[in-house]
This record gives sequence, structure tokens and C-alpha cells, in this order.
Amino acid sequence: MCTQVGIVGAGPAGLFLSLLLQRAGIDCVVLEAKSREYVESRVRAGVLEQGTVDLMADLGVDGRLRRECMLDETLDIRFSGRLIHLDLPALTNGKLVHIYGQQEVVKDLIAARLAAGGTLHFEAEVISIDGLTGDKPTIHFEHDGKDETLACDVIAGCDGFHGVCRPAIPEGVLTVYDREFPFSWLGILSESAPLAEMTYANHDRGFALCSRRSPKVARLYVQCPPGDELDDWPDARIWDELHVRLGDPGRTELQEGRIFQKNIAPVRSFVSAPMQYGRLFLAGDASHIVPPTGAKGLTLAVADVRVLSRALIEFFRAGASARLERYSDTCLRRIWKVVRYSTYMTTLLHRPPEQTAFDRQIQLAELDYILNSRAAQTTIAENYVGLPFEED
Ligand code: RFL
Ligand code: PHB
Repeated sequence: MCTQVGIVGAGPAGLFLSLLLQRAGIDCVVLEAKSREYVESRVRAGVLEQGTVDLMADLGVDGRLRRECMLDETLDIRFSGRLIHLDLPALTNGKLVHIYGQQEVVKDLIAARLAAGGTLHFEAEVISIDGLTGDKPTIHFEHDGKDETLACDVIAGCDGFHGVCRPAIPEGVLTVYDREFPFSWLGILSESAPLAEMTYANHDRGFALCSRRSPKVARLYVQCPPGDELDDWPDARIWDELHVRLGDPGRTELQEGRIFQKNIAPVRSFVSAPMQYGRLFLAGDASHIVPPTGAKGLTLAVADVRVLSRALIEFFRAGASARLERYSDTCLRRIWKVVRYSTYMTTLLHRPPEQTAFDRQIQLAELDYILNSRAAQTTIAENYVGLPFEED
């Protein structure tokens, strides 16, 4: 088997890349370790920047999104009984965000890839990659109980944080920048009406967030200690914390409903650089992780593959590799700005376990400053709706 671009992973990064290359007539094969059912039901992100929505429109995969997404024009932050209300269009010349589950994006992209006759193998686990510094890198994978080999011109490592591509780069090549926060996020989906606005809360007991998936399905998160397991969080405890932290101690505002999904995820910032080693290019979570407080991981993965697809098209059409060589630098400029913003929001809104009385006062003063400063509000709003996509 051989192809021009071997794509490891059918998350947002791998799937968007496959559609961009397919449209340009570049042959690619997508290999995904999990089953189709598994990847289509993995609950993660919900906030899409305009750039991601525009790309879906451009690729002709926005039909269901247009019908089912929700437009979000506000971002609220509650703290100490007070409310910061960000009117996104007013602060950003008319911009807003779309709410549409990541697994819905993934379903739409898979359907488009298969409908166009593109190769996408599920339950095809990549075991190793080699020959990265030559001109025919190779992917070794298991599929239908057989060991297979795929010879490529280029490999796109879109296999997420725990994938095999980043670890295939020899030691000493990558510089890793890592910051693990001393807390995790417990997330639930509930059959109940969400609050009217996207609401983040900084409370003495810790962070909470009320987002949504539909007018009848709420997506809610609470900060929890890093070692906690789902058994530590029976439903009643989750609701108790949500009511208190979201500023609803009388339990009159936040509706409760049947909880039908629960997960705990660590909160970390991680960047490995460069994003290229020979003919291997990393994209999305395979190369970087941002704390979810900024709601930016998916859109960052999309930004990477937009840059990568353009560079690959130039490489295969004109034999020019200059853009490919700039790929890592081009992406990292955006990545670090997004890491900065996501780290800022995380530090602003969470209560670390050993927070000093001094640091708590600084945090509350920062929130109070934002409450009364249009400049500070604009800074948050313009990052939340998404920084402009800069062509290299
Ligand atoms: P993914 O989605 O992890 O996909 C990687 C794919 O690679 C497959 N794979 C392999 N396939 C073959 N062989 C192997 N050896 C393989 N190893 C792995 C995996 O099965 C998988 O299918 O990475 P990608 O494509 O880079 O996408 C990144 C996003 O998923 C991620 O950044 C976002 O979910 C982050 N995120 C959010 N991003 C946003 O833009 N907006 C949000 O509102 C938002 N909310 C969130 C989030 C992430 C969260 N968690 C769970 C960390 C909320 C949460 C709670
Ligand atoms: C979500 O809807 O899942 C969501 C919203 C905002 C975030 C993170 C996740 O910051």
C-alpha cells in the first residue's frame, strides 16, 4: 500500500486535513485506532470559532451545523456575587461563537470523507512509524488482525496527545514546554435546560462552568482535585457544587436533570516544538494541549491543518518545500498566543489548592478590574471569538 499523505488519527485534525487534501486532489489514507462508533460518541469540545465554521462551509460540510448549532453572543463570569457580562458582538465588531458538539463535527467530517470515496480505516491502530528522514516514510499498523504497511511521501501525525507519532521523534529533537495545573475538570451532560448565557464562575469553593449542547441539554463542569475519580462524585454532590459555585445557593436558577455522561479530564498546557521532523508533521493535540478554560483545542487543531494543507498542496503541485519548512514556526506563533490566553483564563477562574491569601486578593482584584474596564473585557472577548487567521 502507498499514498501521498498518511494521516494517523481521525479526530478533528486528521479529518479536516483529509478533506482539504482530498479537495486538492492529493491522495491520502486516514488510519484510526478506534471504531467509528467510538470516535463519533466521544464527548469533548463544544465551542467553535468563526474560522472553524467558515472552513466547514468552505468544505460543504456545514448543512447540519447550520440547522442544529446555537449562536452564542455572550460570555458571563460570576464572582463574589457579581457579574461580568461580555457582549461579544459589541466588543468584537459583530463576532460571536457557535456551540456545536465536537462529536457532531466529527460525524459530519467522517460522512463527507466516506461519501467522496476517501480511504478511512477504523480499528486500524498504528504501531510504529519509521524512515522519517528519508523520502518514503512508512506507517506500520494493525487492521482486521493483520499487520499492514503504508508507504507515504509525508506522514501527518494527528493522533492526539497519547498517540505514537510524537514519541517516534528521536530524543533531543523536541523541546517540551509543560505546565500541569493542580486540578482537573469533572464534566457532565444533563437532560436539563442550561443557564441562558455561557457562564463561568470563580467561587471560593472553586471553578464551575455552565455551557450547553441544545436548549434541553446542559454541559456543566466543576473543578475537582486532580486525583479524583467518578466514584467520588455521585450526582447529588455534583449538583450541590454546581448550585453553590454558580451562585444559585437557593437552587432556584439552575435546573437539574438526568446526568447521562460524566468524565474527568486533567487541566494542562503542553507544547512540543518543532512540529516537524523530516517528513513527519504533527498537528493538533499530538503537538500541543491547551487548558479547556479557553475552549480552544479544537480550533487550534483546525488552524494547524489549514497551514499544513496549504504547504502540502504547494509541495505536491510545485515541488516547493519552503512553506512546509515554515509550517512549525507559522503554527507556533498562533499556538503560543492561544496557550497564553487559555492559561490566563485558567489562572483567573480556578482556585488552586495552596492559593495564598495574597494571590486570592489579586485574583478578585483582577475580576473586579475586568468588571469595570472595557479594555479588559475586549481582550477576553477578542481571544474567545478567535484571533484572525494570519497567512504566512
Ligand atoms: P483527538 O481528537 O485526540 O484525535 C486523535 C485521534 O487519533 C487516534 N489515535 C490513533 N489512531 C491510530 N493509531 C494510533 N496509534 C492512534 N493513537 C491515537 C485517536 O483515537 C483519536 O481519534 O486530537 P485532534 O484531532 O488533534 O483534536 C483535538 C481536540 O480533540 C481537542 O483539542 C479538543 O477537544 C479540546 N477541547 C476544546 N476545544 C475547543 O476548541 N473548544 C472547546 O470548547 C473545547 N472543550 C476540550 C474541551 C477538551 C476537553 N477534554 C476532554 C480535554 C473540553 C474538554 C473537557
Ligand atoms: C463546552 O461546551 O464543552 C465548553 C465550553 C467552554 C469551555 C470549555 C468547554 O471553556
